[in-house]
Amino acid sequence: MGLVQISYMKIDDYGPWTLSLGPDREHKLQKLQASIYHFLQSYLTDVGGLVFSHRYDEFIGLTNGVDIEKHEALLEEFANRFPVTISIGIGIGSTTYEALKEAEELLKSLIIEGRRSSISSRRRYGDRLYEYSITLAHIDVANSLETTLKGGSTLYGFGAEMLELYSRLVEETMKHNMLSFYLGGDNFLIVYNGRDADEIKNLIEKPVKELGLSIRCGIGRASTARRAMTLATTALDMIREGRVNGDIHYIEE
Ligand SMILES: Nc1nc2c(ncn2[C@@H]2O[C@H](COP(=O)(O)OP(=O)(O)OP(=O)(O)O)[C@@H](O)[C@H]2O)c(=O)[nH]1
Ligand SMILES: [Mg+2]
Repeated sequence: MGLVQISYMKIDDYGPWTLSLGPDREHKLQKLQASIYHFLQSYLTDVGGLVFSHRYDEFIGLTNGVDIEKHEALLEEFANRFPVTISIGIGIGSTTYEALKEAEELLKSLIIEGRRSSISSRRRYGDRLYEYSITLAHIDVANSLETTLKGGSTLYGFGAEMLELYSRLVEETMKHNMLSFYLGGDNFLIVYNGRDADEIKNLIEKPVKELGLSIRCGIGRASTARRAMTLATTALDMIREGRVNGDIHYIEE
């Protein structure tokens, strides 16, 4: 099956720090959160990973093959750049869920122990990439531009529907021990590490139908998250361009 590695990152003591900025702070926090996301995405994609913002003060890195030394260098660079620090729990498991669970437990212990700008990991698989695999499903709603420009819905209303779909996807994927993320526009991502495209199809069918949408889904499986994402998007583009039949396509490295 292959191992999945997840790096759960959380800004240290962010609540109290935000208060220290006074009431004219919201725009400052928005800018800081965007910069932090930009920095983490740049750093982690450079080493084959990928990261998504979760509630803006937590970040979930898909870090197959990114070793502890690279995480340490990330913390150091982070501390030099930003007025806040982050801590990281690195979890490794044979499913996405196991990796996430371990990462969360390690991060929670760091916080409880009062450690800041710290990393916790149980195992050291380093960069033995052949031991890892991750599967990413890139989902896109068909004809959303036409729906919003010519259909009955408003731009804002359609955007709200995308958030509704996201929330339903989170609910369904959590039931199946997978993760999902909102990529923007009408695009979503499901993270797992199986080989079964039908599993994803069954899982997304219900919420998509109930919202009256039709979707396409490109799935990519590879040792690193960045590579799996590239394959997933390639598969999605092949469906959109009519190069393959059906609305779901799977590519493996
Ligand atoms: N994050 C991300 N967003 C995308 C991507 N492609 C498109 N989008 C977003 O999705 C929005 C809608 O674009 P499309 O999906 O091309 O528009 P559409 O009318 O639905 O067209 P089809 O999907 O081809 O039917 C864009 O405005 C972007 O915000 C992608 O690869 N990644
Ligand atoms: Mg679309």
